[in-house]
Amino acid sequence: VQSAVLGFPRIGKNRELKKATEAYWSGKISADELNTAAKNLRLEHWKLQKDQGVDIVPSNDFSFYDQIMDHSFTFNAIPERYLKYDLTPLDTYFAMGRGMQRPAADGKPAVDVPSQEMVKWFDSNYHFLRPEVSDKTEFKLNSTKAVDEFLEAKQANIQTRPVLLGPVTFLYLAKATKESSVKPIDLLPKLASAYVELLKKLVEAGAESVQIDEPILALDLPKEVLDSYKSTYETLAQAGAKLILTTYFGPLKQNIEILKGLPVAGIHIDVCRAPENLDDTLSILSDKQVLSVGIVSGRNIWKTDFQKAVAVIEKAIAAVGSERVIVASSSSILHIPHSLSGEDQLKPEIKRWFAFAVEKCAELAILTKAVNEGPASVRKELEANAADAKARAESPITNVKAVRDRQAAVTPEMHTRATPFEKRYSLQQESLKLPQFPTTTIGSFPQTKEIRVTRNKFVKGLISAEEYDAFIRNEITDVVKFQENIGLDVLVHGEPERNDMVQYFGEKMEGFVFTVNGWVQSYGSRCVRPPIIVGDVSRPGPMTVKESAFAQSVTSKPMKGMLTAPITILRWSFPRDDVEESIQAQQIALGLRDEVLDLEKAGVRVIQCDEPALREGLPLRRADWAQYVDYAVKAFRLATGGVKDDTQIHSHFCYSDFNDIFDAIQGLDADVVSIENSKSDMKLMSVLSNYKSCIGPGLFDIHSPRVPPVEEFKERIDALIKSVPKNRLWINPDCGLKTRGWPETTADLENMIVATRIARNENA
Ligand code: THG
Ligand code: ZN
Repeated sequence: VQSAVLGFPRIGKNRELKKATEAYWSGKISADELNTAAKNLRLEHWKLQKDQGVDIVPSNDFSFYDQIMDHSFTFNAIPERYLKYDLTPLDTYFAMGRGMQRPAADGKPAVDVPSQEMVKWFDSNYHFLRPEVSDKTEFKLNSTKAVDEFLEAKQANIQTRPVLLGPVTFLYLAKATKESSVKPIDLLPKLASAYVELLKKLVEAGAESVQIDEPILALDLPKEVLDSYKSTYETLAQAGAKLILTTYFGPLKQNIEILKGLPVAGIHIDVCRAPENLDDTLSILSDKQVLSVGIVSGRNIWKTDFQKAVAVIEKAIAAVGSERVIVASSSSILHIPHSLSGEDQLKPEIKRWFAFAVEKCAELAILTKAVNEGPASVRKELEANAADAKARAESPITNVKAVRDRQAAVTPEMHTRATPFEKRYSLQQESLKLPQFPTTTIGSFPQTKEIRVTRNKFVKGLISAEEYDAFIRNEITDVVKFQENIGLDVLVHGEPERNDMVQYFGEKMEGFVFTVNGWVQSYGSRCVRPPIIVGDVSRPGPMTVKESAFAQSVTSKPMKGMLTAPITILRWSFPRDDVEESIQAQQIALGLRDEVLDLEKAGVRVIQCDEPALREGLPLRRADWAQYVDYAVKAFRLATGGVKDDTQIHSHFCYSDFNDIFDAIQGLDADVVSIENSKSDMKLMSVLSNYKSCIGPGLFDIHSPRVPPVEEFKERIDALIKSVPKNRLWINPDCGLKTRGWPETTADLENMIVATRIARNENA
């Protein structure tokens, strides 16, 4: 039995890759220096995995930006718009990932090209750049990155297993360019030939096997896609490479059928997410194929339960023999932080529950030894693991009676506002005295350098709590005056006291812990440091009341309290694996419910609860959607349902494709919902006309520095009035203003308000 890792975090222990890439972008280091930094990291990561005892380590899992985009680049699926500037290959690549705006200089023309579309990678927190193809796409080998990195490792005496994204998954995730009517999946035969070419080169270079990822097999797939596997993999087989076809993130269910008889040397399954994959795969495996058992989770930070894992591996061995079993990470471990070392602020009694990427590698080696040489060979490790699991299960923080009692006492009425929308909305408008087409913003105002520096000084203890409070009060007062002067109707406090919208709340609740260096790549060079939910969650005291009540005290206009809703707090953290997510969501919701009621008590009559992760939480399989939507919607309603009729509940969503989640958003029973709409897409407009409560479709794109003129705002409002009833339309930007500067924020809001006033006059 051998151990294998399917992909390792590339960003580096101290985010070296992020820093080097950003230094290259800002011209501080050269392309050569960037390449050297990358090469050092790759070598370091291979050695690290080997040192932990992993037998099969991956290569070509490295990427400067995104491993999916690497395949677009490798197979020459580069849209023409990136090719007309005569950029170097590296800059063409980065332009695809992040766009490029550059004025003309040194005789070179100006560059202005947006990035490719960014999409979430399945149900993870990673984002990839969606491949774009057209009938003009000529698939060919445009880069030998996969071969180069294999040889690079070989030169360092490390035999690696190259990782490729499978061609079916690549095209299934791709979209056709705007001008093209091609169906991406129809291009499979052409793409497969380019894969054959690459595979042949890998074989020539000495690759003993190649990992080929087909994660879409965890999705509901159209028949034509499933049917394409056979012919595609028969083509790939011509290269003579030993292919290990890897699936992950869920149960294969009926998709298992197409794997039967596929000409591949082995199949990898995720048995963390879907234990049933083991029996299903055993039933179709040929008597020569290898079975790679993904038993160490690549998606969470919890230690593997060795006792259970050994039993699963033994079962696989009993079925196919030890020569044909690989013990592997369930997926790439890109999704978890680099290592636990340095996390000395974690209490030892909690730290012992965790395994980050480096520690997961060690786990793989131990499990493999346990089945190869018998449990006695790793007795100490198995005992320690069992003791850690026991300590966790028995820890008082994982089962807090007060929290559980409160959950048991939740009644259906607690999820429901006392009065239906129509009636309570008119009460709200009366008490809030809002004009037609009320104007508001989404919550945050520009986070200036001064704000960030002062917050950091406070965190580091360089300024006192009094000094910091005074600074925050000042910021709030300024931002409130600004909003009054400019003529907004529902104001916000601007959130100068907040860092990450999840971390801020996690830090104020029981049941969360935080890392100092637990960075996980989110997209490109950007990383997040997700909080970890370790125990039952509760809210010991007010989290936002001080700032919101102060803000309300300096204005007679309504002030909007700003909260992050339960599913977003849950999904942007590492959740527990010992308690259902629905239970964790409900615990967070109960904490937020207290916050909402405390805000109301403090005189805040408008409360916004943001749920941007609601849609991305949708399970991979449609059959599982209803159960998810049920607990997600209940959690929101539990958090917000306790308020009086004339307290107005808002929510905000940062995506424009609502079709999948429209009913769920409606089900939240919020009074006002603001959404992204700056692209004024007509499909969305027709959805809006069905929406039963108030809606604020974003009137300008906060991601763009461009300031739309008054006429353009007015045109958008006019168009919206055609779909949304006039008494239900709100006017706002499409997202928070945190990342914008003050000059364009001012100009945008001024124009938005002038246009709103004109519309009011015309529609009075
Ligand atoms: N918080 C958390 N998770 C998230 C988001 C979040 N996951 C999904 C989504 N938002 C991802 N979006 C981003 C946007 C910006 C950045 C990262 C993810 C970002 N990060 C800084 C960087 O890498 O330079 C680090 C910020 C910091 O220093 O804290 O810009 O909002 N939990
Ligand atoms: Zn938003």
